Amino acid sequence: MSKAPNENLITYILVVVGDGGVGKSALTIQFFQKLFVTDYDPTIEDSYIQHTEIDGEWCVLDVLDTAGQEEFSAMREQYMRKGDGFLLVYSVTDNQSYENIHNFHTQILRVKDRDIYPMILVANKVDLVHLRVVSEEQGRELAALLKIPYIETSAKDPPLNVDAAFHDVVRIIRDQPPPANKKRQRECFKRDRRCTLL
Ligand SMILES: Nc1nc2c(ncn2[C@@H]2O[C@H](COP(=O)(O)OP(=O)(O)O)[C@@H](O)[C@H]2O)c(=O)[nH]1
Ligand SMILES: [Mg+2]
Repeated sequence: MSKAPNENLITYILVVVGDGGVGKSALTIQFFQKLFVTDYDPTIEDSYIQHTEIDGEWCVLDVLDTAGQEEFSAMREQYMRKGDGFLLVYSVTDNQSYENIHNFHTQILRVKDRDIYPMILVANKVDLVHLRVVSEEQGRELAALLKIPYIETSAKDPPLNVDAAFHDVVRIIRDQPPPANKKRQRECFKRDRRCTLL
């Protein structure tokens, strides 16, 4: 049996990024409020908090739905620094939003100073079959190139894979090597510089 929510839960900060209009707010609001919004103000950036159980473990999800287009703003760097995991969202009806995923990915890794970081590639609006211009194959290719998982979603009712997209990021964060390993590597580094290759 899983534990009931309590005050000592781990909090995961998840950040939803991607071009304007791809459905970041629709996905976030579908996840938190179980409804599909069609006219959410594109300039609103907000965060939402929820206690939730993922794979039998309770946690707190703190999700930031980003907005705004200033590519390399200090604001963007600040939220990237805070995020424990990221949803990189594009719309399958908008090729430019697919192309722009590289920029978000690169910037997150640069801000985190890491080669790899918990992220998932989210191909949204797959319900719009007739307007689709980015194929599943192209999506999977990009995900393989970035070495991150790929998921197809629809924020429209009935939602497709919305919970899964958020939960999968938490799973990726949980699957990271424990911080103790990092510490051991640092200690090893101090003793013997060759250990940096670990
Ligand atoms: N058909 C369909 N429309 C969507 C989907 N996700 C978002 N939209 C619509 O696309 C528009 C932009 O969505 P929004 O969430 O505001 O995009 P954001 O700028 O990335 O936050 C809105 O009219 C949404 O209703 C989806 O999965 N399917
Ligand atoms: Mg929005």
